[in-house]
Amino acid sequence: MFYDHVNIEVRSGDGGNGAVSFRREKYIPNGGPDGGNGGRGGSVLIRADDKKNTLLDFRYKRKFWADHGEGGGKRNRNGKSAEPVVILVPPGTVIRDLETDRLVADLVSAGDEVVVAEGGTGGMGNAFFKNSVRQAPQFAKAGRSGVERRLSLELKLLADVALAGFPNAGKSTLLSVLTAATPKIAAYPFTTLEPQLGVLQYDHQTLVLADVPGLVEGAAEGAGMGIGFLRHIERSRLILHVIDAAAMDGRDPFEDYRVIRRELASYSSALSEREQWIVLTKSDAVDPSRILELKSQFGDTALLFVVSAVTHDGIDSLKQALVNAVPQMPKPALYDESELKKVFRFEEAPRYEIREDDGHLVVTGNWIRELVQSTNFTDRESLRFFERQIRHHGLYDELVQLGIKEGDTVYLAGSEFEWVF
Ligand SMILES: Nc1nc2c(ncn2[C@@H]2O[C@H](COP(=O)(O)OP(=O)(O)OP(=O)(O)O)[C@@H](O)[C@H]2O)c(=O)[nH]1
Ligand SMILES: [Mg+2]
Repeated sequence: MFYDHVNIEVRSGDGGNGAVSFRREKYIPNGGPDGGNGGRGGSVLIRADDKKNTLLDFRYKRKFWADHGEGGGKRNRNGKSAEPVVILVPPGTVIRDLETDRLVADLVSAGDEVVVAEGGTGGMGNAFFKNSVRQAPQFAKAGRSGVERRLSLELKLLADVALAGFPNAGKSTLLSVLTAATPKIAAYPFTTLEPQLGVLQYDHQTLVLADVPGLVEGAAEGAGMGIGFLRHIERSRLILHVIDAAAMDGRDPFEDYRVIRRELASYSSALSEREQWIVLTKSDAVDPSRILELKSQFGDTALLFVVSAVTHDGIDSLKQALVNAVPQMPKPALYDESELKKVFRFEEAPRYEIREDDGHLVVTGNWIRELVQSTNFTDRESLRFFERQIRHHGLYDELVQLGIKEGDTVYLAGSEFEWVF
């Protein structure tokens, strides 16, 4: 199977906690604070890589967790930062945030990359909090939490021209004579099971062509190979309808063309508005009079070419027309371009959430966890900072409104507290 769509989970590492420590040296009874800072948690990033062609790597591995930063140590030793996790994808991969369905990035060229989960920063050690009035800080800061995201990765091949048509129409054969590609060719339907790219070089120009599996009537409802692979046509500037002029099995080429157009339209209205040309192929296998008949049937529906992949009749004029016209055609927009230009920001998780559990109020969330871990509850100064934060961010008022009273038990980030404000 050609892997072109997958959902993954990423998580960046937490920052390491700052240390509380004091110098202890011989003959120096009260050394100053020397707790080091925590290291940064590992980030997760996604990079487009030329050597990748599919999303097959994600078949079994879909979770990518970066390591946490190391805690700070004594003697001003800073914790080590964790290495980033780099996920490699093929160029043409479109990334969306599954929570909001917003576009995160479109990694078009090899080397393009995006940070999808930023590692938490490390907390400062107590040495950092020393100042002229505070000689011996008994507290340090906890590292910031990492973040977790669910993302969709979708590969949309980067082809200028897409070949569309019924199974067995001769698409792969045409790709093999227009480009240097060597797709599998056979006299039965559904020979091509996965999209294939080929490069057309002609008249000092280069175009990328995509051959996709055959379409059939009802493909939008899942018949044949379905229409999921049409995502690889989405970026194409031109659709070439490859139509079997020989139509051995009693097909009507004009009706074939209409069916394919309908299936393209049911995939997306954008596709049905795309520039489309017609290629009547296998001309070597039919009477010239039949070709004339077909030509008049198609009339001026669209630009029409008659070719044979066997005798190469008409192939050069098709190549010439492609390299003349396609570079002038607009590149279709897969999304609102303004969506991409903005720097993508994931939605911030709320500072805290309050729920009631067994008659007690329970507060959870990264902010409260970091605050609790940063507080030394036996130190007056640290405790005062904790109280100020609780009031400043509205948690105090919210708890009072929910009816908390002196002496009640409240759980903050997993620790039990008695309400004595
Ligand atoms: N006589 C003649 N036969 C051709 C020509 N082009 C393709 N064929 C034959 O038509 C059959 C189908 O060709 P393919 O290129 O595999 O067709 P396809 O559209 O890729 O088919 P699927 O991948 O199954 O959708 C093969 O037996 C080819 O040899 C042509 O120009 N002339
Ligand atoms: Mg084929």
